[in-house]
Amino acid sequence: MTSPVRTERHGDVLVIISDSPPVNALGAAVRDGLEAGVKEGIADASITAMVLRCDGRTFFAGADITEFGKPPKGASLHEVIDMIDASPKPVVAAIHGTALGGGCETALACHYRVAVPSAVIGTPEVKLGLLPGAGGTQRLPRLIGMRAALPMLAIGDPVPAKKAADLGLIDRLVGEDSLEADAIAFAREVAAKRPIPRIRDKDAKADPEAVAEFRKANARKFRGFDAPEANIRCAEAATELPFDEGMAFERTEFMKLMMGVQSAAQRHIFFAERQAAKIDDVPADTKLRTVNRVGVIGAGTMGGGISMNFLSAGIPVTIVEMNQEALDRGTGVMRKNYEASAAKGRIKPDAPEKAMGLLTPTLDFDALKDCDLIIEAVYENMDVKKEIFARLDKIAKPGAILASNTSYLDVNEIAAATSRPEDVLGMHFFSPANVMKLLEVVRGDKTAKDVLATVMALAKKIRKVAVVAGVCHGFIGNRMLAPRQQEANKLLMEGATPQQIDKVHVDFGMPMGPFQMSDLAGVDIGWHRDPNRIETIRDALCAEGRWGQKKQAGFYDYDEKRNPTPSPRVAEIIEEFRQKSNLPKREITDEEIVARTLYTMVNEGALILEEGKAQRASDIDVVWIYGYGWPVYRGGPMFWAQTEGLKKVVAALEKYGFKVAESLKAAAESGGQLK
Ligand code: TC6
Repeated sequence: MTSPVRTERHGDVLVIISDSPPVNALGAAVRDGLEAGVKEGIADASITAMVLRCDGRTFFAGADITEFGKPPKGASLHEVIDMIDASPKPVVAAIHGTALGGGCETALACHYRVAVPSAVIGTPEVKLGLLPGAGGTQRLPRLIGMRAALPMLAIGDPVPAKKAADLGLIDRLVGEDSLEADAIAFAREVAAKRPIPRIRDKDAKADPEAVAEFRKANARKFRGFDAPEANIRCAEAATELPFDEGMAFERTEFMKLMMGVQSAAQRHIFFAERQAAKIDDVPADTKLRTVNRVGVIGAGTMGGGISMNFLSAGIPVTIVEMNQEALDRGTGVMRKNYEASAAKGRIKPDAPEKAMGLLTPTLDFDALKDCDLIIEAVYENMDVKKEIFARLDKIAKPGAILASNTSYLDVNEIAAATSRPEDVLGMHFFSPANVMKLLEVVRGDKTAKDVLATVMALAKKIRKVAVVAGVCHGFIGNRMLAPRQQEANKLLMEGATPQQIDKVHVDFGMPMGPFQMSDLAGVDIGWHRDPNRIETIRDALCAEGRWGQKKQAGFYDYDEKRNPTPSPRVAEIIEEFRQKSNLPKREITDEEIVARTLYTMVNEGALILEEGKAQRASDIDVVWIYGYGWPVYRGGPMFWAQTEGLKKVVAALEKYGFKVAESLKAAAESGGQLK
């Protein structure tokens, strides 16, 4: 097999080039090739310096994650890095694209780094539940100081080349189109300089104040995760220990993380997210439809949020409302959201004007005839949706994609209101639609493959994580939410309190529990609005105006700052209901809450898979991570069930009287996986 790494001589400079698509991950063949290249440069007396660069779209994007957990092959990354570091001739890293993880560490082992302005450099291992275990935690604090190293290591967001240059991480920014030539010129400039600068020879200054501030500022973000703290400890070790001892410490911490469940979960989600973009029976080279203009029907919270996704990606939007007041209100909210983001520095100061400049607000439904994709975002009512789709059928141009943002309704029935069901599908955005990453793409029975492929590609463009769902009530996410909510309500009647149930969920790692979520979203959502018809605890709350945070009263009482406290009135209401139902009050254990509100979700997930409403178990995990804040370190409900042990899950479901999905039972019995 030919090596993905080749060398080219440019006079006295040897250029070592990796060409390993798609992202030049540092797999065994690349590492072996690098080792051979550096050896060649060292051995050849006519060579005075080396340049290390990559072909294709990026510098090394990291270690090859697919190799993790498998027996080691070829030269280890440590060996390659040590060899570069110890080279008696300077090595210059020439960076473009994304120098990430092991790629960044390889660059740090080089003696100099040059980069094109569009490059980014970083150590995102923490997002995989890991730390940069090839010397990254020891070299970064030595090179750029604790204050700058901590966020790179423990948060993992990469820095753009210009900032990296300001930090001293990059020695020189070079021409966007002349990376190799500029790197060779740079290598000649430094070829004779001695001593060769090695980061390992520098001292890292301790900065306890910076560490304490950093820990405090990010305590919430890091809650439940093991890897951020391990990264911080290693960075501290860099300031306390000689380089080689720091490396040994880093190795121990790395191995602990690597063997743990959290990293396995986070790596699972990395691949699950990418896998979700693939549709089993839709070829990757399917010709896409052109989408130059998007239409959105409804300028409410959802319609506005949906529009913002496209505007931010530079795609013009025509937004239609029924009356001027609603249209003005909707566009006003969008503008305010953009301006707030600009004020916080999240987007460029001119971004709001640019985005809003791409928006055409109108009351004229017929204006949608120019749109290539039209998304309906009105309230959940089948008759209204059917009427809208019948109208769209008359005016939309041939080949336009017609999408509904419904969160529950039957997309086939909606499609049947048109003469072109092959052009219809669901695009279920999650609120706030401009923020939440998940997009459920609902595939109708007749949805054309190129329509699906186009929407999946578009989702990536607007930075969503898209998952394909089949038509069923609530699709993947909301369908699984239903048993959780139902059981949570029953548990209240049997003796649990809202705060006990919520606490179990928050301790588990969810951003909030079912009742906190209900209060935030509005207890009155979907309520029948008849204060005299009181059939459930929720009806009773709604009848008393306890509609949630917006009324400072829901399942909890709230002060002006929306701080919750347990509500004596809610306790009374629950007690009244319990007595009316003749249910004995009993102690509810946390274990029972987990089984009845979380294992039941897993059971529903298994049914979804059996019915073919999700393509694969990992798609369900992606839905819950990106749509509902399921803790990524638990890898999504289906992955988590495996780590719990399917036998345990099935036994608990049976203990509490649930009908267990056949596929779940079978997987538990055979020791297999949910697929
Ligand atoms: C590390 O370095 C640890 C070091 C310590 C050692 C002791 N390995 O994301 P895309 C695949 S940990 C293997 O769609 P983009 C990916 O699965 C690593 N495969 O592209 C996909 O495959 P598919 C630290 C990888 O342009 C294809 O490449 N590094 C790896 O949207 C394209 O990926 C990171 O965490 C990998 N490292 O984004 C960086 N990376 O086509 C991880 C990607 O079969 N990577 N693939 O589905 C990224 O963040 C992004 O891939 C990107 C490119 C920004 C590099």
